[in-house]
Amino acid sequence: MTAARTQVGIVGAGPAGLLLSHLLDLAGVESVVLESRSRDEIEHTLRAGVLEQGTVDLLTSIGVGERLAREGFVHHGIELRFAARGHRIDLTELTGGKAITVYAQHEVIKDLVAARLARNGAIVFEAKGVSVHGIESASPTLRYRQDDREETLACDYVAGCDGFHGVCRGAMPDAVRTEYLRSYPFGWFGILTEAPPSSHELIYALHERGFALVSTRSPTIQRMYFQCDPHDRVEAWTDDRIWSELALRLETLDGFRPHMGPIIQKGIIGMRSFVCEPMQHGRLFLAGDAAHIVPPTGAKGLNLAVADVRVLAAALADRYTTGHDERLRAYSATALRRIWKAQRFSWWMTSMLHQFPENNVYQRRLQLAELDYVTSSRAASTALAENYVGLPFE
Ligand code: FAS
Ligand code: PHB
Repeated sequence: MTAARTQVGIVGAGPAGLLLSHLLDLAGVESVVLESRSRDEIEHTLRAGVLEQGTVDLLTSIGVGERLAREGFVHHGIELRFAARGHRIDLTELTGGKAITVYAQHEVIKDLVAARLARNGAIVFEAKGVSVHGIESASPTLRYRQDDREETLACDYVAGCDGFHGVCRGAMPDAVRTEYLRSYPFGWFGILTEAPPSSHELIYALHERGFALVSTRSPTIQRMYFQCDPHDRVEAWTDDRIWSELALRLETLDGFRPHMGPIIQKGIIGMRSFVCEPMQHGRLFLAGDAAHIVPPTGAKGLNLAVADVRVLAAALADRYTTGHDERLRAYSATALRRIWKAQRFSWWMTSMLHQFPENNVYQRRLQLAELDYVTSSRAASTALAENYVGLPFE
């Protein structure tokens, strides 16, 4: 067994873990990232697609925004489509100049890994069987196996950035954790297709058959989703059946049809809203999906992870540079204020834009009234826009 030491041990090299490591490095704080998968795997895992204005500004300010500026697609509006009509929400006009950028999460991962390695950042890939010890002591440790060698990493603090299915949240005693959960009776069937864009902005559609979303990845690769049974099987959906369903759900009075092409990736994403409180215990701090999950309808997941580590990095830097730990002790409360507002928005967008099997005709009619109000009231569309582009950082 070999033992090493660092200031902050970070579990997980997703957006939360990698960005935290970079922000700490810029503040002169040492860290080591332990990632269970290979570099190739994490750089090719398909996930989120929308970056809030604040996320783009932060990545740019720390020197990780150059390819994002070149290859990302800045969008100034989105379309809400219902009753076979589209209604544009002018994000930029309603928020005094903000926008979103469509840039795949795995591209952000590639940029962050490159930035870490360029600064000799320590990322241990394929670190297996990570376990967390001594978080109630002043010297927690992380144990893991690499190449069949048992390793130990001693640290001052542990950042649990290992996602919803990681091990860090479970390292907090059950007695101190409160978990809030809402599951949804549907999932999203996601596809990647080789085709030109079907629209110049994202389309969020509610049809009587269910939700559909038109997004993009590049001029030749498009990302689309439609609401499905969470227990459905990918094999049950041929390309023809997928295109037929998307065409139905996206239909408009003027005959809209999505540009079709070979489908090169298919997958089903489960839907849940989840928060673990508090997000810290002893020397362990949770960030990102390790602490919370949102349904992707509001495009918040990745952006919340960024907001968490922005707060955590500043609090840890404060601790090391001034010796004061007030911000560190307040991390969970500070992060949770923004998290719960994003939980609300993601739940609201999901409730407004999906068919719920248990809804009666009155509730379905109420959904259409909600959409009619949001798209016809400046106050209501401003509320949607300011949440969608991202609320100001705390
Ligand atoms: P992540 O899950 O991204 O990263 C955790 C990292 O920790 C992973 O690299 C994992 O390999 C590693 N890890 C896990 N357990 C470990 C262990 N025991 N030891 C060491 N390493 C470990 N959000 C959106 O906004 N829009 C979307 O369309 C969208 N689609 C999604 C689709 C899927 C299938 C999933 C699962 C999530 C999706 N999300 C979406 C949410 C997603 O983008 C997350 O919010 C985002 O990845 C959160 O980043 P992290 O907190 O870093 O967690
Ligand atoms: C995506 O492009 O993957 C995407 C866009 C918007 C969402 C969710 C996912 O709300």
